Amino acid sequence: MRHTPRNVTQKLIASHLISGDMTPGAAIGLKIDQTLTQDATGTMVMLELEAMALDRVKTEVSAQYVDHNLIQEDNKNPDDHRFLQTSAERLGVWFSRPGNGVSHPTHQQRFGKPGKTLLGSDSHTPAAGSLGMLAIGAGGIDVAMAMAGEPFHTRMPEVWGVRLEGRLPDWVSAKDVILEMLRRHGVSGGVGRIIEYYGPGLAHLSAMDRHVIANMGAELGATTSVFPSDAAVKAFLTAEGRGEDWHELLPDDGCSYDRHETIDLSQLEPLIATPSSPGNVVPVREVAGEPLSQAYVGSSANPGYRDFAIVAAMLKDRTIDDNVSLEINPTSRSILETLTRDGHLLSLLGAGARLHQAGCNGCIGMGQAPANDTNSLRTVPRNFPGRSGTREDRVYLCSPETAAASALKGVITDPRTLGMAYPQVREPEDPIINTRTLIAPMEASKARKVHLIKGPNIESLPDFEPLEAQLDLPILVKAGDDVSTDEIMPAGGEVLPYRSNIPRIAEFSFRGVVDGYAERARETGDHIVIGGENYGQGSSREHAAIAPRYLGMRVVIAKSFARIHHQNLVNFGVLPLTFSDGDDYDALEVDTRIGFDKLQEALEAGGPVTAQVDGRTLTLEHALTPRQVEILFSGGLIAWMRNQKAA
Ligand code: MIC
Repeated sequence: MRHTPRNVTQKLIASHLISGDMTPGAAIGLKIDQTLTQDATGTMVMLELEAMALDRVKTEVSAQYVDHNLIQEDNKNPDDHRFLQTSAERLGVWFSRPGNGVSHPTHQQRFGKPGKTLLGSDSHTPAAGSLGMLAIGAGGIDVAMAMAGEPFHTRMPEVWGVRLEGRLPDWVSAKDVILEMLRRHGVSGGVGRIIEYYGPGLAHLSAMDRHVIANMGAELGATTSVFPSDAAVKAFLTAEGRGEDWHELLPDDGCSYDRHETIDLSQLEPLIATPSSPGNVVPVREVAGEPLSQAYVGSSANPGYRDFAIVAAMLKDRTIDDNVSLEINPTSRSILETLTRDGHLLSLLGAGARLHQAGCNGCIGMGQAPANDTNSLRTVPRNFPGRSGTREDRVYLCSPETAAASALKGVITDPRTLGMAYPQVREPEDPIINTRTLIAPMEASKARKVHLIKGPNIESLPDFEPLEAQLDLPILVKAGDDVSTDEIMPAGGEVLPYRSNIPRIAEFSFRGVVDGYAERARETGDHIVIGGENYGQGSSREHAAIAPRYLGMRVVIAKSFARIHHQNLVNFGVLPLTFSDGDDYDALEVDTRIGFDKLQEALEAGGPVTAQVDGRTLTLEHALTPRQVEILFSGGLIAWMRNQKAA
């Protein structure tokens, strides 16, 4: 029998489909082969697994990375590192020690495998799509479930085929390709979609170039991005000493996509996202001449050897501007060692760059905050307000070429105007592979004897009551469009150390939206939050759902939701609803009360939900699956799991 030709995404989904069918919008369950957790979200995952009493992970590979909370100002972060290490030992999980590297490039180097699924408690997990994987970011508890062998539940996305043609000109690199997608489609253009890249232009993009593009597909709100597994993937895995893990995975001839797009790479120019959204993209030449105080190179959005080596080649025997601090943040120990071997580190240091340890660092505001009232140019994926650690920050997102040119000149500079020959830099064929700080899973009988070491800042997960069918609650917060989880639950050096302590981190909830939320929530009790379009975009941090829930948030009504945050709300028993008529948003104010009756029946029926506001009826919609409705009325996913087991 002849099969209908399939694209790569359909092949990946079909080979992992446990429930549902591949019609866009249908509820599906996917088998998960690998998981990735990082420290800032991983402590919750390990606490959740403790609450579920998991004995040993059921996946092919589960890896725990320590890459976010690296600054050890007091005991909190190092205590979390020890908790994570003992949890990894206990559960049979790989443990990547602090300083070994950022999860995404490290996972690609050590575990990435064409044809596999990966679920990660980090919204940039899709980076592994660069190797022909189906890699999805999710809230910690969804990842915990996958580690326990449960399928991942989501809705079948549309597949958006992006045909790449031509070849990038000098001074234009992979970052400019994804910035072009963001220029065209903005921060919610990918919601409900998987972006699949194909076409002749791929021949000139290495696996790490593809990582850059797939990583920042998260900024479009896409479920993930997928590349085929071809010669570039083979070359990457072979160089990493894992040639045997490669197999070809290409779209079938004649396959189709739900949506189409073409990018002629040869027509692209250096682009930059201006403050404070990855969607504010303009050509660099339009903002050239603006002064900067900081240029920042690194992060999972530009993690490859090439991304540092090109900066080094541009800076060799030159000096950075006196008013610019150039921050070099290597993304993995192996890449740092290879850059050292090849002399690039000397060029960077010689030019005046500051070298930091391998990790996420300033990308999530863990150090390297920029000076007030100054511009910071970064190769990182996000520039949401205040994310850098400086409240009134002005962060731009750009390629390593643009960051280096600007560091040399002291003003934002289109690298094409430097008058320099474009350095020819390639990914090395013989990178240094150092796995000494990547600890293999402990053997099961030994693992069972491991005791978890919990520092005094680590608090168990709070229990939440089920949603009630009748509610009458006031609105406590009214947020605008595109509010990110960075604004709902900030990152940064002050807040991140409380990621394993919900009561404490809850104090910072909604800090980027309103002042005094925690205090008012404690006075008010249960309440409602109103949001605009694309509510909860950005990071997968489930703290942005758990912490306000802890303070009484029971319902969020928005114009639309970002995928991961919508799911995180449900997982912790918060009801997400959308307006049938967007104009109703304008009529609702803080302190207005909204009443719901027979909520369970209405949600189970699947149609609109009506509510009472000041004697009139408000019509709302929901996109919940029957399983999600059950989760809400069980008090969240953990309680639902327990009930399932008991039944
Ligand atoms: C981010 O870019 O915001 C992060 C760091 O990758 C986060 C993780 C976190 O909040 O811990 C993410 O996207 O999930």
